[in-house]
Amino acid sequence: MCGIVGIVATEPVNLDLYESLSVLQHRGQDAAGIMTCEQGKFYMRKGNGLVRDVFFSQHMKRLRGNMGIGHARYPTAGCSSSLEAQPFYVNSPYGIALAHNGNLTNTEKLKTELFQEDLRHLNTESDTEAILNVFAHELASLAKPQFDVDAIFRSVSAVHERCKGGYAIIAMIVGKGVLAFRDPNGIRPVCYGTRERNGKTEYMIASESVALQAQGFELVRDLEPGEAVFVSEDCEFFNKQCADNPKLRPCIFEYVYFARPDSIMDKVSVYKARLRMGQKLVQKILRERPDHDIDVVIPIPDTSRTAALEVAFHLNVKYREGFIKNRYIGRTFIMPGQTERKKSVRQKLNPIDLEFQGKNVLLVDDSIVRGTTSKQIIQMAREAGANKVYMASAAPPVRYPNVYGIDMPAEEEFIAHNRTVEEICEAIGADWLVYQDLEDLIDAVRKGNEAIHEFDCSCFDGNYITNDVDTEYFKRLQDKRSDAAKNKHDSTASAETVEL
Ligand code: PIN
Repeated sequence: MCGIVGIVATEPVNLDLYESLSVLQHRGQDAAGIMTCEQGKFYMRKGNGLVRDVFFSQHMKRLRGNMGIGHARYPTAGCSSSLEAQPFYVNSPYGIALAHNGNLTNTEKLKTELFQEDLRHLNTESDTEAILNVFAHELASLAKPQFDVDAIFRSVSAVHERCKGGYAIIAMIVGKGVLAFRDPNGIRPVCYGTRERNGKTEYMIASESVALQAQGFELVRDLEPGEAVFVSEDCEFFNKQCADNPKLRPCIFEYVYFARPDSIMDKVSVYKARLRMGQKLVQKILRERPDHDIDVVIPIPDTSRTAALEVAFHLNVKYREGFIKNRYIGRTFIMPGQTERKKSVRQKLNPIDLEFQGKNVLLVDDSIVRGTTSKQIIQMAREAGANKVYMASAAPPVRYPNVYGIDMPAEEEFIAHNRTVEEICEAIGADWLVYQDLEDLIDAVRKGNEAIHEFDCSCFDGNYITNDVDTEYFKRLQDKRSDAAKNKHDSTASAETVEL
C-alpha cells in the first residue's frame, strides 16, 4: 500500500505536500518522495524512511513551484531499495513524473512488451516504472507539439487496456498540469477536493480524504473507477471516463485496517464502517455463545478500538484499554556481527495487569494475518493474570494472497492457511476464537453506500476480480513474499519501521 497526493495551487505547494504525506504516513513508512514543478523544471527529493526523516529544510526550500505530487511507499511484492522510491520520471514526451498506489498483475508481460515492442528500458523491478513507460509511450504516439488534454485522456485509456491490476495514479507533466486516474475496478482509492484562494479554485488529489481535510481542501468526490482528472497548471479542471467497462469494486481491506478512520472512502465513513463491523461481530458472538461469560472487552490497539467499542457496548460488558502501545518505537539497528533482531510484540505493547487479573477477557483485533501477534498477545494476557482469553477478529480469516497492492506474507504463512477455525484457535492459544463472517463484513461497509454492489474481497474469498491471476503469477509472488525472500532483502535494508 502507498499514499499518493497531488496539488495544483496559486502559491508554493511544498509544505502542503509534505504535510499531506505525513497525514498519509500510515499508508507507507518505507520511503517518501515529492516532486514539484516551476517554470518548466522539475524539483525532486525522495529517499528511504519516514516523511520526517526524508525531508529537511534545505530540501523543502528547493521544492519550488505551485504544483507538485508526492508519495509515501509501503513495499508491495518487490524490493524496497531507495532507487525505487517514487515519483519516477521520464523526460519524454514533455517530461512526466508519476507515483502509484497498487500492484499490477501483468508486470512481466508489460516489461517484455515495453522492451521488445516499445523499445523502452526499465531500470528497476517497480511496476510504477512500467506504468509510467506505458503512459509515456502512448502519449508520445498521440501528442502533438501543441499540448492537448484529450491526448492525455486517450493515453490513460491505453494504460487501462494494457495494465491489469489495482492502481491509483498521480502524475505531473512539466509545465502542463497534474493528472490522476483510477483502475477500471476502482480497487485502490483516490479522491479530489478544492480550496478557494487568491480568487481561484485550487485542486488537491489524494489517496484519502483525511489528507484533503487537513490541508483545508473540501472533498468533492472519489474518482470513478476508470476515470481520469487533469488539472492544468493554471488550475483548470478536466475529467473523462477512460475505461470501457468501469465497475466499482473497492478493496474491502481498506475499511478493515488500512485507511484512517477519519477518512471517507467511496462515500463510506471508515469509522462508521468499523463501528458496524463491531455490531455485526457481536451478533455472531451472541449467536455462538448466548450464555457467554465475558467480563471485559479489550482492543488490540489501534485499529480494532472502534469495532471493540461496539462489541463491548452490545455485550453490555466493560470496555477497557488493557494494552498500551509504545508510540515512539522506531527503527531496528543492525549491529556489526549481528543479524537484525525482529522486534517482539512485547516491545510494542505492554499490558495493564489489573485489567486482566482473574477475568475472562475478549480481545478484539481488526484482522488476523500471520497470527504471530495474536499468539504473543494471548500469552501476554495470560501472564497478566487473565482467567480465560477469548479472541475475536473484525474480519474473516485471511486465506489468500493480495495481488492488488496490500503487502501480505506468502500464502502458507497465513495462520488460516489449511486450518479450520478450531485449529487456528489452538495454534494461537486462545480459549475461543470467533471471526466475522464475510457477508457481515460486506454489509457493514455497504451500509454506508449501497451503490457499491461488489468489493474486492480476494484475501478472504480468493476471488480475483481482474480474472487474470494464474498459478504462474502466484508462484512468482510467493517467491517475492516468503520470509526467506524478505530476510534476504532485510539484510540489505538501511532501516525498518515496525508494523503490528
Ligand atoms: C495494527 C492493525 N492490525 C493488527 C494489522 C497481526 C495482524 N494485524 C494486522 C493485526 S495497528 S498477525 O492498529 O495499525 O497498530 O495476525 O499477522 O499476527
